[in-house]
Amino acid sequence: VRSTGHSYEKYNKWETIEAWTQQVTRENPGLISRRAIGTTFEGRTMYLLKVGKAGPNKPAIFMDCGFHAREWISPAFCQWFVREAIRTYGQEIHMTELLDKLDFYVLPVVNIDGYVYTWTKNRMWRKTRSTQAGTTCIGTDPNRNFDAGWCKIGASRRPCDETYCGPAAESEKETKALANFIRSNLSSIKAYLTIHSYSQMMLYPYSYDYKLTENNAELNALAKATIKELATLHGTKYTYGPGATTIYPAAGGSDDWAYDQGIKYSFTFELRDKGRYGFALPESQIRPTCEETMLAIKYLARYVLRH
Ligand code: ING
Ligand code: ZN
Repeated sequence: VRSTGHSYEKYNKWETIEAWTQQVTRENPGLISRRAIGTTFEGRTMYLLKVGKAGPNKPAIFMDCGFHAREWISPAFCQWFVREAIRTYGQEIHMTELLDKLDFYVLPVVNIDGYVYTWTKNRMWRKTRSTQAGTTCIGTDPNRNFDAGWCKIGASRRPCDETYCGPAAESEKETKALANFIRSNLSSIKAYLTIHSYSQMMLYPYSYDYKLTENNAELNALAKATIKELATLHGTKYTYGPGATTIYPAAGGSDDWAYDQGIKYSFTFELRDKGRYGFALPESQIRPTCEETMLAIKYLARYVLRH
C-alpha cells in the first residue's frame, strides 16, 4: 500500500503537488507566496510560487517544470528546489544571498492535464489534453506552441502528431498563461529556465533557427561552467549548446520565445538520464538528479545576480 502523502524522493501525483503548494506556502510565509496564473484546458489551477525574501525592486528568475507530461523528474526537481530553498535559507551563504537579493518564480507543473493523464491512462503522454473541432486527436505540444518561429521547423501541423504546434501560437491555455505572466513581469525577470528530460543537456537559443544569439559566446561559457559545476557531485556528464545543433531544430519553444522577449539568460535543461530509463527514471535517482541540478541552478543564479 502506497501512502498518498507528499515525498520529495517519490513522484507525486497532481493533487498531492497541489496540496503541497498550499502547505509549503503556509509554513513559510516569510519566504514563499502563491498565486494562480491561469487554469488548464480541463480546469485545473496553475499555481506559481514566488520564493524569496520580500524586498523592493528585486530581480527575478523564472523556472518552470512539467511542460511535457511524461518527464516526471522535472516536477520532482521544482519541488526539490523549493524545499532546498527554505531548508538552506539562513544556513548556507549562497542560498541566503540568492533569496535576499532575488526572487525565484517556480511553476511546478505547466502541463497539469497531461501530467494527470500520465498517472491515470498513459504513462508516455507528452502533450496537453486540449480538444478541437475537426479532429479526434488530442493535445498540442506546449513546447512547440510559443510564438518563436512558430511551426516553421521541427514541429508538425498535424493534430495527431507528438510535436503538433497547435492551431495557433499560444493556443493552449497553459502556454498563454505562462506567456502572459512573463510579459507582465519582463522588467524583473532576468533569466528563464525550463526543466525537461531526458538526455543530460543544457540548451540555449536558438532552436527555431540555426542563427546564434547576440550573446552566444557568453551563453556558451556560462553553460560550460554550469555543467562543470553540476558534474562535481556525481560526475554526471552534460552536453551543451544552441538547441538547433545540440539536440534538434524545433520551433515554438519557450526558451527561444523568452529570449526574444529580451530575457538574455534563457536555458532548457534536459535532466537525467541518457536513455537507459529515459522518461521512466527510477525514484532512486530523484535525489542524486535533484542534488546535482541544484548545484547547476544555484551557480547560474549567482552568475545572473552578478551580471
Ligand atoms: N526536449 C525539447 C523538446 O521540446 C527543445 C527540446 C528545447 C526543443 C528547446 C525546442 C526548444 O523537444 C524534450 N525532451 O522535450
Ligand atoms: Zn520535454
